[in-house]
Amino acid sequence: MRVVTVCTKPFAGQKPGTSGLRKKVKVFSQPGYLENFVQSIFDNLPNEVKGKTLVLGGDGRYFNDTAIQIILRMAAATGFGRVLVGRGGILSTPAASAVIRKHAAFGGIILSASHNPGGPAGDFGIKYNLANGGPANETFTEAVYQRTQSINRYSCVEAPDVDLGALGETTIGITTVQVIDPVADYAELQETLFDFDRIAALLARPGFRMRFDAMHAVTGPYAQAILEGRLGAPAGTVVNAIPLPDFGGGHPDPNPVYAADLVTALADPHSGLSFGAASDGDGDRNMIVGRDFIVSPSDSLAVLAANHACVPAYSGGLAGVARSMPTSCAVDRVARSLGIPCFETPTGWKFFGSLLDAGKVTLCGEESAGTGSNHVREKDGLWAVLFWLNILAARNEPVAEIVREHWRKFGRNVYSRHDYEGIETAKADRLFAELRGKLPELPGAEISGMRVEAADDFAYTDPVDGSRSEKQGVRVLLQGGSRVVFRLSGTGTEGATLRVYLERYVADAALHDVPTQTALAPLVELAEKIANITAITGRNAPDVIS
Ligand code: G16
Repeated sequence: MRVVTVCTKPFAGQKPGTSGLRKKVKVFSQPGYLENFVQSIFDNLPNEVKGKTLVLGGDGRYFNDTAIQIILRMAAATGFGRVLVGRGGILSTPAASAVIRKHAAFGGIILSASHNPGGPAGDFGIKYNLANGGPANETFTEAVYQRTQSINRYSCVEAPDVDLGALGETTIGITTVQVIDPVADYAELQETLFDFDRIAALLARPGFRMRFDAMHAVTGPYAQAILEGRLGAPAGTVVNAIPLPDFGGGHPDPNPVYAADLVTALADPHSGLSFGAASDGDGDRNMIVGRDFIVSPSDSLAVLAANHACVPAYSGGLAGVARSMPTSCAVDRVARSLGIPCFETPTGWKFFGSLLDAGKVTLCGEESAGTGSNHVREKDGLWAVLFWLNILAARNEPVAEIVREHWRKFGRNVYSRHDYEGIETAKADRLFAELRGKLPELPGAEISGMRVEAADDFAYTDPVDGSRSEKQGVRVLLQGGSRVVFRLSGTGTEGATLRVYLERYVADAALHDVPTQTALAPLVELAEKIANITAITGRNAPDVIS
């Protein structure tokens, strides 16, 4: 088969964000655009890649199938020995990580814009994962970006599309393309971690009913195979189970706004539901809902850590835990009580990878609805659901009671995130420039009745490889363990999204039921005073409160 070299022009300013390159489909479908990025990845791989295995799959969103065929032809031109591709081009992000690790692949390409909407007018994304199964580190990402700025050709083989509908092998040039069951390796791995017999017994209890909302995204087939197949939950437990290229017109982000149907169902006493869960576009995020009770992602991480002994894979103890900086400090309290280290990293799963590889942590998580462990190197939505089911099976208490008891023991880190979306980039830049300028004068100041103890621009030195990441978000630490954090999203595709993270520590159990936004009102006032959000952005309320 002939290898063709196509001339192309470099593209400017396409810097990958928190999780790979995410852009509108119409940007990705410009001639040469996807190819430039893929070739820039391949150009940064060492020569030993020849003959090695690449894993390829995505969340099934619009353009997934076109992109897979392009990448297969380019992988063949690069000389990969084998490409493992999920049937139908499907692989959830955690499943891709599991497949890379199990098959000792050289790396993997994952096609997804995660929780962002899909369809012809929606978003698309691509990222490269390393042999450990985790997102490429900062150094690799930067090298790919630099290459995109000077690239002038890409290579592909001339070959017809590969049939991805059936399991089996074909060859393109010297490369074997193996279509694999996207669920099998992942499901097998989960079975080694959790007590499936105990969870199956819980799901068979007459008083227990769960619903898993796959949001017409990638986890549908995974949840059906595991929950309804291996664990025997009744058919129909998984709703919106069929992955659709536009997610059925929905926004596959498992939060109280976009998974409102699930929240409503769990709040309805006549629904008979005791446990609800959802996952996002590519299956790495999760939402956990009890009867009329939503578990915040930060609390979820803390509860999982505190109850690790319920789960066979973790019953021997945790090496340590990690959370991203804006995630609430609830898990820090658990770590202290367990006598294990707790790491605070910048936002982005890649930072957990090196801690996991070095055996420094076992569990990690983020406020953005991601939780995971050392079983893969991505956050894992269905894993978190199985972890909760395993805890419920072992403790035989409702979700809300487990969380409330956790608060009684550790105190409650009341938490919320306020998002201001689609701000003009220049205004966002000005807001941060002024905020950073104020940092030296904040410590010791009394604002909205609270004393500022410290304020900084979060910087992180990786304790394993010593790499340094600067400007990872502005932290304002207040008396009594409260905090306000300001950060710009790294995953949006339009303008800038300002995230304001608000956290207040409440030790007194009598105050644990004060509504979250009421408890955080003084912090909202303080955030406005410090950052001048309204004056600079023209917005007087956030677009999304979660
Ligand atoms: C990605 C990363 C996460 C990170 C999130 C932050 O999530 O994988 O580690 O927490 O972005 O998003 P933002 O920069 O918008 O706050 P995902 O699920 O989009 O891949």
